[in-house]
Amino acid sequence: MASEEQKHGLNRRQLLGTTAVAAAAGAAGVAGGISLKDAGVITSAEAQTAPGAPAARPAVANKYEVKPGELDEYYVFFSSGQTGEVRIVGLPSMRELMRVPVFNRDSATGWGQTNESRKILTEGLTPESVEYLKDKGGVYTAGDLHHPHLSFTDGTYDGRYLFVNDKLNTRVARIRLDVMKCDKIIQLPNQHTVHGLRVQKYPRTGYVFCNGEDRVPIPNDGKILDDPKQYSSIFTAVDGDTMKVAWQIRVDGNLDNVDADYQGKYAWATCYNSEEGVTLAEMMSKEQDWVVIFNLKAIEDAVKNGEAQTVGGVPLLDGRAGSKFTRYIPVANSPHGINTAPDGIHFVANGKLSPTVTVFDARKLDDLFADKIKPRDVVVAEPELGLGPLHTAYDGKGNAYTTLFLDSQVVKWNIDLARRAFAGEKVNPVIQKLDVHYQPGHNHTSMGQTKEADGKWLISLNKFSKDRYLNVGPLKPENDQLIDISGDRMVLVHDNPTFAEPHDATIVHRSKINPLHVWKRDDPFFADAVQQAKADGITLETDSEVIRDGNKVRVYMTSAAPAFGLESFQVKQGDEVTVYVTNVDEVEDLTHGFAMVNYGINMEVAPQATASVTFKADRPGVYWYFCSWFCHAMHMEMKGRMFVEPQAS
Ligand code: CUK
Ligand code: CUA
Repeated sequence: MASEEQKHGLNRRQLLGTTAVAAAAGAAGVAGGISLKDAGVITSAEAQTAPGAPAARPAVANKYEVKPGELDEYYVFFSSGQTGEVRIVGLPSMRELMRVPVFNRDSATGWGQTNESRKILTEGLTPESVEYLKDKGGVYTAGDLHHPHLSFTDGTYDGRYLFVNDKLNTRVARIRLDVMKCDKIIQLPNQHTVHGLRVQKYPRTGYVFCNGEDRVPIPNDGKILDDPKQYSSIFTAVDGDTMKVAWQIRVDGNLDNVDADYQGKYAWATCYNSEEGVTLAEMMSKEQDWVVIFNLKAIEDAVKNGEAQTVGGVPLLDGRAGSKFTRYIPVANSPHGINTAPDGIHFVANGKLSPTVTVFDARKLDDLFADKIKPRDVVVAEPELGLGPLHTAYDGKGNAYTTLFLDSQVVKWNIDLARRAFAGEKVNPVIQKLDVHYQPGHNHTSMGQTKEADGKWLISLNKFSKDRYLNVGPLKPENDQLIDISGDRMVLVHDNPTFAEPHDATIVHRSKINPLHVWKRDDPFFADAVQQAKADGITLETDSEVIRDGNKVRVYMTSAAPAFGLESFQVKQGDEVTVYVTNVDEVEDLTHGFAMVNYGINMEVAPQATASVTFKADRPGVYWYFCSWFCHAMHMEMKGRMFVEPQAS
């Protein structure tokens, strides 16, 4: 559209107007089809230090400074890769606010140790994994959490849930945003790894789409081994409300990343290894791979009509090439990220090995499935952006921001200009390239994965930090950089070191999320404890008592700063002891802990919560238990003794 070009032309002139050279270069850059940086006329660094820029800098600085006591405007939900947790960060301050343990074990909260967390960690495992883990402590202690995505209603965040994947053990987890705790984890049968994870945006979530990256035999029971032709990768739709598998579909190639439309009709995934090789050389041998489009209605109808096989307890369809459920659109070899634009029309596959991104028009997909057009007819642009495009984010104003892993840059480009260039017009869609430090993977814009993209902030999640921080030894942090995109040009405003290894982040306006200040006593998180107490005639909020039930001992105690309801309790060596602690303090932020010396036990009990832990009292003697979360001036004195009476020998 002409207005779009006018806008960009005008903006560029306004911005660079203070230097005649740069202004001329800007005009030439657009007309000649060469980006400013490619032409060597201006670098991103120069753009920031160009005359005129210094005057603008204090305003930028103030914009991202969050003064002591001030609140951030956005929540950012960071994944943490192989750490296995979710981190909540405030934006623009980039202060880390909270960590939510999910696939990891956590010393501070007792995640992986408390009965409440162990139930969540075990109840959704496949029977084969339960068997595998039975003499290994019963829970996985590691995970690889890549993609955090919030639940949607009508194209934007609804504040209910955050969904995340575990690439390591093929799990999907849900975090309740009212308490910021994980409440469900399921392991997907048949599938081998979950890599890409994204949710249904419309009408609501709905489905959580999970890409199976690696190909294995189905079932993977050892009958087939080194026969890759018989392997498959699986695409799974999980029902986000019930956290059960809705359906699975077998595809060709390895699935990488996934996204969904704004109409509730299609999901799309990048797919590499169309060769179906098992070595690097085999996987890279072809020039082309695919984007796979999933037709949700066709799949749902087939499941309803009983066309699916039941494998591993879930409905499984065949979506390999030629099926009515899928279409395979050829793109350059090994695409990586796939990102739906907030305009509800475009989606982009990022080339990785190719310097291009491929832009698709979702309005053409009905025709594609009706076989009225060819797969490549859905492609409406394929701009060349630079080396190693991995992920793309959007500002809601028609611009896209793509990370260039190899070039260590973020490139801002315009979708409409890219379409016009693809149609043969002599325009350059590239608006600006900004150096980032270094090797960016994902990037994310404020509200940019919703129809409410606001075009204010961009985070570039860089894999390497090298010289950006004090040296901490051979293992370095990552570097997540905050970039102001509210103006015509991107401006880097902050470096934020992070520990291994946020792949992805979701930036959510704070108005979308409304967590509780203290727990509600009827919360399902500790419903089992409430039920057990009731059976034992105990009122958790008032009673501190020991109940013996054969060699099982249930110890109930309240905690109110600075004392536990029991100053001591006695058990016998060999008893199975469950300690239930109920924090009866109603004061916001007054968290207690329960820790047992030399028994390796520690858990957190936030205000109005109950937490419980079960252990075998197999060491005789006196063991102090203490409060591990600093709660009161007399916090150090908040303790008691467990007496373990030796077994008569
Ligand atoms: S992936 Cu890590 S940089 Cu797992 Cu989302 Cu692209
Ligand atoms: Cu209670 Cu510290």
